[in-house]
Amino acid sequence: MSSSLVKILLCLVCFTLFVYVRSKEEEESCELGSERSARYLLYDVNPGEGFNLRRDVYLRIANLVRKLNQFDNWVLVLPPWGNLYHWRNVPRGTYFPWKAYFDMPSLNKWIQVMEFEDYVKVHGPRIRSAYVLQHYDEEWSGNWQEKYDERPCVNEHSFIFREEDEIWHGMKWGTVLEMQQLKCLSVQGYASSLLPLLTKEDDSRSIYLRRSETVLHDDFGGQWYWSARRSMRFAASLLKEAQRFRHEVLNSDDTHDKTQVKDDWRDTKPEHGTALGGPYISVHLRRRDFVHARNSEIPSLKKAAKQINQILKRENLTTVFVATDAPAQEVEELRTLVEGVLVVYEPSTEVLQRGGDGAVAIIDQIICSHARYFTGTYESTFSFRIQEEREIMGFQVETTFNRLCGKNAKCEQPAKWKISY
Ligand SMILES: Nc1nc2c(ncn2[C@@H]2O[C@H](COP(=O)(O)OP(=O)(O)OP(=O)(O)O)[C@@H](O)[C@H]2O)c(=O)[nH]1
Ligand SMILES: *[C@@H]1O[C@H](CO)[C@@H](O)[C@H](O)[C@H]1NC(C)=O
Repeated sequence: MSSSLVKILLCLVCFTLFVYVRSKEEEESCELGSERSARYLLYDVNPGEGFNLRRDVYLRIANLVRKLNQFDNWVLVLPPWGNLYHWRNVPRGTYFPWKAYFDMPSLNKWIQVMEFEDYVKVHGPRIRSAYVLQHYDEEWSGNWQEKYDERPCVNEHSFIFREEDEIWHGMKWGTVLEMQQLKCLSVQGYASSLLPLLTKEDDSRSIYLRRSETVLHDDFGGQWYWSARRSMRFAASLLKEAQRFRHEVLNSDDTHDKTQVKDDWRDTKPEHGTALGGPYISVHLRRRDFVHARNSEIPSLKKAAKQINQILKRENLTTVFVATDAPAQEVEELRTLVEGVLVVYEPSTEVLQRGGDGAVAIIDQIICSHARYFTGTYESTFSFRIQEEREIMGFQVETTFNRLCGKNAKCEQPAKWKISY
């Protein structure tokens, strides 16, 4: 053998060893959730629920995963976004991953998360055990206690058991899921009430909780709630688009508005009164189904305009940004009634393609949350999410927890869910 060939061979051996050692190191350094030890929690929410309640359910389940991590390494598999009742610009069957809306590295700073499509790439559409959560069908006994029991299914579910392979099959998120086991579980309690169930079955590497809105927050408004909520930062592309609009149309930027945030949300605790907001007021005006469903709490356009005009005057401002699901002619009617400049955000086709109605909703929410003063709609989860954004940025609570009044004489203002830990 020539000496140069020996050298080449030696080099090859060295290089292979090097690569091997490197990959070993990497394996150890990402032990948390490494292929070998990870367990996966999948979940979904009642298909009838909207975008912003689904975001709330994420917080409940994220903090369940946080607690599960005391026992094992759990990864939360994120349910794709699609088939939402209110989304008129997204065809049924089109799904968006979480990264279209949220900053994945930021979510991962609270718990380990993974897109459903990535789960399928590695494990296929296979899940070990599925539980359909439901409320108890039994007579209310009067005393509330935390509990869960396996029960016959109260509602119909779309999964079918196929004898030939003894596996449950069902369509979800545009994929045919295969589940080895499926049970219905009556639950009364918090997300963490399910801890015994999930830690007991340690041969189930993947567990799927359907109808997760059935369980309550462990710690609504507490430190864990707010940490999980703060980890839900928006995707950079949406922030950038909102920033462009604020700058070009509303003369608003983070330096002047005092709304700068640290790159890592864990580095600061929000402080009330530090944020000023841009030189405009913002309104979330929920219309459509709310006009009928909450008739006495939703103002007419005339009454809404009257309240907007009062706020503009009080705040010495002339511009109002309106986020709304109203049809265009209602916006035009409102425009004629407002004594000031009414601004709405009109998405480009590019934005709609990238994230559909969800992207527009988030951009509207970002713009609303940066205003000097905000007022929302009675019991709208869309408004609640804006209030939380403002809390996180450190606005004075008086500029945040407000809502428009309807014809009901008694007009209670929203509860002040403050960050107070
Ligand atoms: N872009 C935009 N979309 C809105 C606005 N208001 C409502 N929508 C749309 O309508 C949906 C409202 O449903 P949710 O997000 O669940 O909020 P909600 O107002 O509490 O409504 P419900 O879930 O029906 O109680 C949003 O997800 C949006 O798709 C708005 O101001 N701007
Ligand atoms: C608006 O202007 C008036 C008169 O200049 C002033 O008294 C008031 O404090 C201002 N209000 C706000 C919210 O800045």
